[in-house]
Amino acid sequence: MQFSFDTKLNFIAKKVEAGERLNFDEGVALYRTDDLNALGKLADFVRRRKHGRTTYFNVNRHFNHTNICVADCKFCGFYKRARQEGAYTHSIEEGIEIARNAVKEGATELHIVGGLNTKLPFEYYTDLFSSLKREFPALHLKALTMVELDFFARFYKMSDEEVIQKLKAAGMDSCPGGGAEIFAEPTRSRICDHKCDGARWLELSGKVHKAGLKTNATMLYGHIETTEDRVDHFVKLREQQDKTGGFQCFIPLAFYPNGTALSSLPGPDAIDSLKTIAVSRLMIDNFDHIKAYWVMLGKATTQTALHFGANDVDGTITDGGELTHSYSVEEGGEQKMTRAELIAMIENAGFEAVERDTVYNRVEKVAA
Ligand code: V47
Repeated sequence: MQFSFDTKLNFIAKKVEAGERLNFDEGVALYRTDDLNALGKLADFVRRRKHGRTTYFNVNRHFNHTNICVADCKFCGFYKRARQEGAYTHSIEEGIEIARNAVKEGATELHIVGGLNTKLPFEYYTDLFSSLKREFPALHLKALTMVELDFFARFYKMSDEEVIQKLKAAGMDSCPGGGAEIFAEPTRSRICDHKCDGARWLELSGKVHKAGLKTNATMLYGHIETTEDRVDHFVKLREQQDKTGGFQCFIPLAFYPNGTALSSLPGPDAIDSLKTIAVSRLMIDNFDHIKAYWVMLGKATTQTALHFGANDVDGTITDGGELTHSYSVEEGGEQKMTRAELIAMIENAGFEAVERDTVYNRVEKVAA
């Protein structure tokens, strides 16, 4: 039976069915196809082979300890300079209060990221993590991107291993996937030239994996990058995963231009987002989980994305951090869904909702 009117897709479908790895050109061909339906079906085939109808979510909260940052990324609407109006740094006590409310509401994870702030000593982070662990030993601290770890090693003059070991000893349990943006040059330098490059981001991920911690990976798409840049990003992640195996989840992040230095760009549309979910599922064959991040995609596109290869929607976020607020597509910067709303979103799309912890163990709870 003819699978698609696109002959290239028919050839790729046979490889996918046989479990064979796709190459760079095939990734580009997947992006270039006009047969969105067939692309979705192919990604859904792989998703169902790995996960059936299971769709994961978690109960989490974001904590952005500081928005003061020296990186000047063109796509970011969150950061401030130290003396700029609206610049802030939360105290450790404030962090504990936020975590206390999160735990009360059933959160299993605190997602902690912030700006590259030259005013903070390294001990701020170790004190923050150890204080949080003392108060809430069961709360998983998914903290700090590879960009922050790179900044710490350079700014506080420590080896990568020392930075990772000290933070791990203080309570860092895993790392989120931010800061990957787009690895390919010259694109990366044009949107963020004051932070680590793609090779360094990948190298640090490998070092964190070797220290026994899991990490995630993201890709910021829908700004000035090319299709080839995106496929290059997938291939580089796949290569790193082959080496160190510590990536859990890939999260494509749809660029939200409002309030950024790139505000004249339109950002990606839903079709581009669905294609990106599907192509990532097909290209990054050694990542178990592909996340449709509902805060950025909106609820309707997230539900459709579950049919295009995604098997995770992220979490309740629950009044999330200021960073999430800066790019939320939901009305009024809405970034909160209750556990029951998340479950309904997943089930109404035809999938089985499973609450997970950060490292994908099932969490058994009576529905709220
Ligand atoms: O690194 C910044 C992106 C990232 C914008 O690991 C923007 O589970 C769109 O990494 N439009 C931080 N994106 C968020 C992140 C993340 C989120 C959810 C879950 C996980 C995970 C990780 O947000 C940054 C950057 O790539 N970002 N500004 C913007 N205007």
